[in-house]
Amino acid sequence: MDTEERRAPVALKVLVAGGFGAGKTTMVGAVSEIRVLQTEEMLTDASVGTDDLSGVEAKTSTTVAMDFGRITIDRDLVLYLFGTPGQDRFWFLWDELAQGALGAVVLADTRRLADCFPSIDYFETRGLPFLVGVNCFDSEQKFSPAAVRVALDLDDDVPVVLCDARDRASGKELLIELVEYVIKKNSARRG
Ligand SMILES: Nc1nc2c(ncn2[C@@H]2O[C@H](COP(=O)(O)OP(=O)(O)OP(=O)(O)O)[C@@H](O)[C@H]2O)c(=O)[nH]1
Ligand SMILES: [Mg+2]
Repeated sequence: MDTEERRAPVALKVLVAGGFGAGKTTMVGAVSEIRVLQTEEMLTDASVGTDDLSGVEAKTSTTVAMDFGRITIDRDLVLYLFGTPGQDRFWFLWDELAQGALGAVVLADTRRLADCFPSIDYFETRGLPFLVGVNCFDSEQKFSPAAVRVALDLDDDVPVVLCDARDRASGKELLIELVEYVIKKNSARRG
């Protein structure tokens, strides 16, 4: 076995964040090559008035701790994915989940765009690089990436990418774009 074959891939941690029902669990499940660890609980009548299901009426469960999955990007790079819980009452878990993360994908549902503000705020405040994936929910997206950038008041360099959270190739593309963005950002910082 030569050195080339023995080299272990770099493993990095990436968060998949965004508002309630934006498609985080769906995306981690679509791209992961291992059986995803999910912490889903049923949405019951008790959530009426707390959880806004408009647009995702078919949703029957919600993430209460995290989703965990893994994707091999190439033989040098493996990403460990941590999907965050979408509801405000689980904020206390975020610091734990964000520790040591390379960056984040923030999924946005343009029918409820404001729901991803808290995620964006969180990453901006902590200086953790992120990109915005506009989840297309059957082409129902109401805004172009340019309009989303304006609406979310994003810095010019933050990538905004259309995606389909159910599609493995689309999710992988988002993750590759995020890694490239972080590399570019870091090398710009180093000068
Ligand atoms: N049509 C369509 N439905 C989608 C898409 N992505 C997710 N869904 C559906 O939208 C609902 C919400 O998806 P989840 O993946 O549970 O969302 P989440 O962001 O993990 O939700 P929380 O953990 O509760 O915040 C589910 O019923 C999905 O089947 C999409 O791209 N198109
Ligand atoms: Mg979820």
